[in-house]
Amino acid sequence: IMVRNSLLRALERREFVLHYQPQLDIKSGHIVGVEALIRWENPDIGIVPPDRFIPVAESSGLIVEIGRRVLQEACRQLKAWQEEFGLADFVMAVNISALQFTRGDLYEAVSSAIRESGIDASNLELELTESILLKEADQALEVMSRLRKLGVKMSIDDFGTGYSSMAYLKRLSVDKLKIDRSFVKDIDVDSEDAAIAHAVISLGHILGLTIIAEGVENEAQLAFLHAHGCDQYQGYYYSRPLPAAECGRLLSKN
Ligand code: G
Ligand code: G
Ligand code: MN
Ligand code: NA
Repeated sequence: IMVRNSLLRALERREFVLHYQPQLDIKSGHIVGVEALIRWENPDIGIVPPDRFIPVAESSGLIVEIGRRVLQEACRQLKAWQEEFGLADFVMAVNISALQFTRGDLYEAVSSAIRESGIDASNLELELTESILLKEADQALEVMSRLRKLGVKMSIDDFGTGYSSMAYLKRLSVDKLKIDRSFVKDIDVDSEDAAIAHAVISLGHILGLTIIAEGVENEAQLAFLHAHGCDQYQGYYYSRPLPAAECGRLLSKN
């Protein structure tokens, strides 16, 4: 069933929804942002996770239109939460595929989502993977610098699993590194994972970047990250990705 036509129909029927996973400041424990994560609410088979349809969306080119809708919806939701709860410094993080750079007009998609929702560009963060930087370096750099001028923030997702060199970090002017959850999993028991996480935190801080750890599932992992100066975390320990209404309840208590 994972063919282009079923994704096209899902788009038309508005079956793609966003869940939101809180991101917390480690020192204060406050929610400082959320990551938007797409789900397909299929009326026949239930909730389909992104791993099962993003690859088809990419190979069929539909990711460009899906990504455009994700940006629109994430910005619209952020605006609604800001009207309800304030959240002036809050970050809405959105995952971006390489094809949105190459086949779509990412600058136009981002700037119109910002304009139509009325949010401030500085409250939107794009999560890029290292593969985008490897494969589409020149094109990505050009689009990124235009988006930076607009005030949009950038992070590197799954940091450490790809190929980003120090030269990229220097040229890109990103704001944040996301330590991949594969390094976080055994951070408190595996000395190599601990060393890698420690090195990413030090490197990032020397470059003036914010460091967030993904996939934090327990107190021991969080304690290690806190002790080593990591700035933020997200993971099941605090919350799974949640539907908008449930995430809104957490924000109201924050
Ligand atoms: O939500 P979950 O952990 O199952 O996400 C699995 C993968 O799908 C992650 O790597 C995530 O980056 C990717 N993903 C989730 N939402 C989006 C989206 O809106 N756009 C793109 N391109 N990838 C997404
Ligand atoms: O690649 P990306 O970082 O965008 O993927 C985020 C994915 O990680 C989402 O699919 C989300 O559901 C998943 N995730 C979030 N928190 C945790 C966690 O604490 N443990 C695990 N195993 N997965 C997590
Ligand atoms: Mn991500
Ligand atoms: Na990740």
